[in-house]
Amino acid sequence: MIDFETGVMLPADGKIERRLSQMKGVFADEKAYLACLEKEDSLVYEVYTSTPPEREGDLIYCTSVIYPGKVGDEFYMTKGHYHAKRGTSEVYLCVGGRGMLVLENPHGDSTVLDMYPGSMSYIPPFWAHRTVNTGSGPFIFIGVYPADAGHDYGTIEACGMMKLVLQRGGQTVVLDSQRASPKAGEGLS
Ligand code: S6P
Ligand code: ZN
Repeated sequence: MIDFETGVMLPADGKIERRLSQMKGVFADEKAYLACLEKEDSLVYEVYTSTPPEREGDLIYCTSVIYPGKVGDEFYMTKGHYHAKRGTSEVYLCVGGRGMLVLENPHGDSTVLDMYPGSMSYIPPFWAHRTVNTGSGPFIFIGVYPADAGHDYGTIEACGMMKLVLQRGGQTVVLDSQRASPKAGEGLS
């Protein structure tokens, strides 16, 4: 059962909590990050997940709940990752709130998709992905992906993603980050 109001999945085999303190280096404005953290180690997002055996042919399904908030003018978001097994894809179905899906690949292509209740988003193989809460309430979506996909966080941790999603003058804006394109060979495997 998934509660569409809260994103809570019952039963869930696992629950991951990501607080600000676990997201060092993720937000572009390091000074704003440290100031937020000093105030409170806020909960940024949670993931409720099923954990079947990590074998080819099985699927993992999970719900992610990103809470509303900002670090400086950058919205709360997930860390972002490539799947360790690069040729695996994923689908997201949004059930609550408003957000954006930031996608990029090692060839330097990047795109941003709107997510809203009822929207289904496809993450093709070989694309890194991050979700951003651009709304005022919890942003909730269901994800389904191959159980043997695994996660590579290191590639995105090393230099961030190419697009930033910010609030400027009350508007949501998408800007190119300082990092114009991936370093040679990065993210390729
Ligand atoms: C897993 C899937 C999601 C994310 C979750 C948190 O492949 O894409 O369940 O794990 O939204 O994001 P992240 O980047 O911290 O794993
Ligand atoms: Zn994923």
